Amino acid sequence: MDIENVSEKTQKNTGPVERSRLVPPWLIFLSTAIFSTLLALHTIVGFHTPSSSAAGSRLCTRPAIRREWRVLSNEQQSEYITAVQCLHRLPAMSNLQGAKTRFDDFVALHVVSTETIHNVGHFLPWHRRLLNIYEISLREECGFRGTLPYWDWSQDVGAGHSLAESPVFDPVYGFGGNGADIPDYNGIFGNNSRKASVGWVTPGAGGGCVTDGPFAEFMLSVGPGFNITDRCLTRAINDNMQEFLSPARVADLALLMTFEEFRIELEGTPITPTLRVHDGGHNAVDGDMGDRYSSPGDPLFYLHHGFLDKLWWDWVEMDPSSRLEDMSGRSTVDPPYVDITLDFELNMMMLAPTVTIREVMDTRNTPQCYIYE
Ligand SMILES: [Cu+2]
Repeated sequence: MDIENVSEKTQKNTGPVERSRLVPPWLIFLSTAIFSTLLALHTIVGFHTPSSSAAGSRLCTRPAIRREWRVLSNEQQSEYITAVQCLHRLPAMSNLQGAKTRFDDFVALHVVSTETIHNVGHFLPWHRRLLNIYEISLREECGFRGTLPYWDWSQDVGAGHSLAESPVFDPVYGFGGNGADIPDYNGIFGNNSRKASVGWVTPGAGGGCVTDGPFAEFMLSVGPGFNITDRCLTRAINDNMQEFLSPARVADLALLMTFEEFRIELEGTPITPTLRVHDGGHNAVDGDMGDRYSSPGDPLFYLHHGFLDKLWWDWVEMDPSSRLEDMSGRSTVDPPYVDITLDFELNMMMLAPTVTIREVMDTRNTPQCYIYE
């Protein structure tokens, strides 16, 4: 409907002087009524169109490329780690409980959101948004010039070495290695941070403070679980998790045909009976990474979730015309829940503006603006 042409014709054909002489009053009334109705419709349609087609997000001309940790140069690896340390020196900007540093802000956001962002349809979109705002903070607040790297643990499993030998655990150009060994370590701190459903997991050695690398002196304030405790970063690298992180597991995910199957197979317990790549990866590093709430306290969280985001991206890339719109799952773990759609809003509290799932579906769009390699 071309409103502008209608109004133009109306003005041309019925000038004020001529109109009163040539056109009967009932026709003036009728045409005025029709015009007002069209104008109102135009306003309504104009108001609704942008929000129903991803308001504010547009295609980037040159999306950045996110890469796997081991293909980065040592210089790029150091630059990333330096930026994370910078975020950890800056004061918190949120008023979330326990957050002292900018790094803590993101841990605290995850803690308070945990019950509403896991085992639900928006699990992957919410974490995509979290990674993106963390990446933006590294760039804008710490001068980072690269992109968020990811950790493809299936390469380590495929290589047949212990996970501890992965380049991500390098003491110089990685995130440091395992935690100090605590005999009879049985999961993180024995508090509310562990679900009984993963109680069968046999822990690896370690469990204490990370002793080498750039995060050996790293102090955490938020966690474990809902606790607010000043403490060191802990790990208990667990090779028993390798079976969940194999190249075959990654290949199996790619065969799934619907987002519903894909998201469940990727996320794992307690929806699935045993672990999958998401919870398998968390438990493979364990210590803080094994904490359902405060796992972003380990900077490796962002590399693990970066790979999960890539797996979703790869899956969408296989059939973008339908999969860029494929979204499903429940909004909450317990009833009453609604079905998640593209209009569902991803709440980052005071850390970043709320966006809809639609706005994060295509990573080539702003505010994401990245692809994977
Ligand atoms: Cu999470």
